[in-house]
Amino acid sequence: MPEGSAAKRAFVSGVTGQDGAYLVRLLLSKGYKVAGGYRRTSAQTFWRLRELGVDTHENLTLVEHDLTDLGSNIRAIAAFEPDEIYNLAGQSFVAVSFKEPTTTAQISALGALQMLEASRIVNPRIRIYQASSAEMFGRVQAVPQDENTPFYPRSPYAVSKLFGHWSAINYRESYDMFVSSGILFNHESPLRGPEFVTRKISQAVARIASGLQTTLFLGNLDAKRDWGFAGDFVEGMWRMLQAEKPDTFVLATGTTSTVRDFATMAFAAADLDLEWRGEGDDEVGFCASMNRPLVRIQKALRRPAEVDLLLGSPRKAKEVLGWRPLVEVRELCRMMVHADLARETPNEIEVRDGLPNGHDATIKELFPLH
Ligand code: NDP
Ligand code: GDR
Repeated sequence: MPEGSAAKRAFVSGVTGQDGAYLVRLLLSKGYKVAGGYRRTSAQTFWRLRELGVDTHENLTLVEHDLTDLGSNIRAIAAFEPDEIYNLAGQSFVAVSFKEPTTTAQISALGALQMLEASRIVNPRIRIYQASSAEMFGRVQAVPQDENTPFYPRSPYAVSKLFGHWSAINYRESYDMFVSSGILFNHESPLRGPEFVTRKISQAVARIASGLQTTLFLGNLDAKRDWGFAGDFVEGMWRMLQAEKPDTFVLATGTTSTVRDFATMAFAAADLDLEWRGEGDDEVGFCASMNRPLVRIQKALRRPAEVDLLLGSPRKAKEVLGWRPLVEVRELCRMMVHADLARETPNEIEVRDGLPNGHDATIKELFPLH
């Protein structure tokens, strides 16, 4: 920031989530004053912000905020007067959206609209980032997927995100507001929620390696995802709001792997061999060195409708924003497994290659800001 100029101000909704934590750290490192919105819950936790070492930063204010409450959106914006809003709040777990479709739509569809409307009422000059998703491509109509690929959502989550996405475009076009929508492919990290498959795998690998768990149960092993690192992706969000004009951008790595591939990489990162035997629901991930299966299929983990293949083209983001992902999937997987090993087996850290020494190594040390 040039000397003498006022610090930029950003409001980040969903600050307790994975992306919220990485984005807050990025914005603070750039000299921003940040307000982070969190929902009132009975067991409040800011563990992700704490792991990144920013929870008590002097330029971070935490404010109660619920995306589904128009008044709450208006008050958050009017009180903090942000230059930029990053709307990350959402019911983000696809599997749960089949069980709670209405709640998912209230938060991720109508909530997104309320944030746009609140900004229009309070200050239509605020720049807004809307967190859209590659899930909107669903039953994919082209490979790879880019900004021009038609959508075909396959879950209440994806339908809700599509409403938010089109609302963002509609506000951009109707009111000349600076609203950019990021169609982000899966991005993961050691701060990923344990319900998502990559973290479920990395956590299980660490627990199996340290004798705390015997088996990892998974659903569809054939699903393919374009997995990147969340730390890279929040940089892309920020760049979208620094661009000359608002637009829609895909952020992806341009590579895809199956869930099976990711599991194999994860066990290898903990020095455990895994070979796949059998077919269909009887398929197992067998570990020869332990002489037993470590991975089994659980039918209940399959979804009513699946997204089989996600593979994104980040070309536009590279050309227009100069954005590129730095961490490829094998390194991402290694990071996640090593972080979980550090959490589960603190005393073994010193003997494992690539891990920091000592129990108290933080995730921040493992993953410095790039
Ligand atoms: P997380 O699930 O980790 O975080 C979601 C955040 O939204 C949490 O802070 C959650 O709060 C908050 N939230 C949920 N409902 C409300 C509400 N009614 N009012 C206010 N806050 C609410 O998701 P990610 O950080 O991974 O993702 C951020 C956004 O990006 C989400 O909208 C997600 O759908 C989208 N996205 C994510 C991708 C990914 O691969 N990570 C890819 C594409 C899009 P609480 O902690 O209380 O639950
Ligand atoms: P996804 O992420 O649905 O792509 O949404 P998730 O990690 O939940 O699933 C990825 C794929 O793995 C398959 N799978 C399993 N998934 C989970 N969670 N648990 C299992 O045991 C399991 N076994 C197999 C799934 O069927 C799926 O095909 C994520 C979220 O972050 C969204 O918010 C975001 O919009 C999209 O990525 C892009």
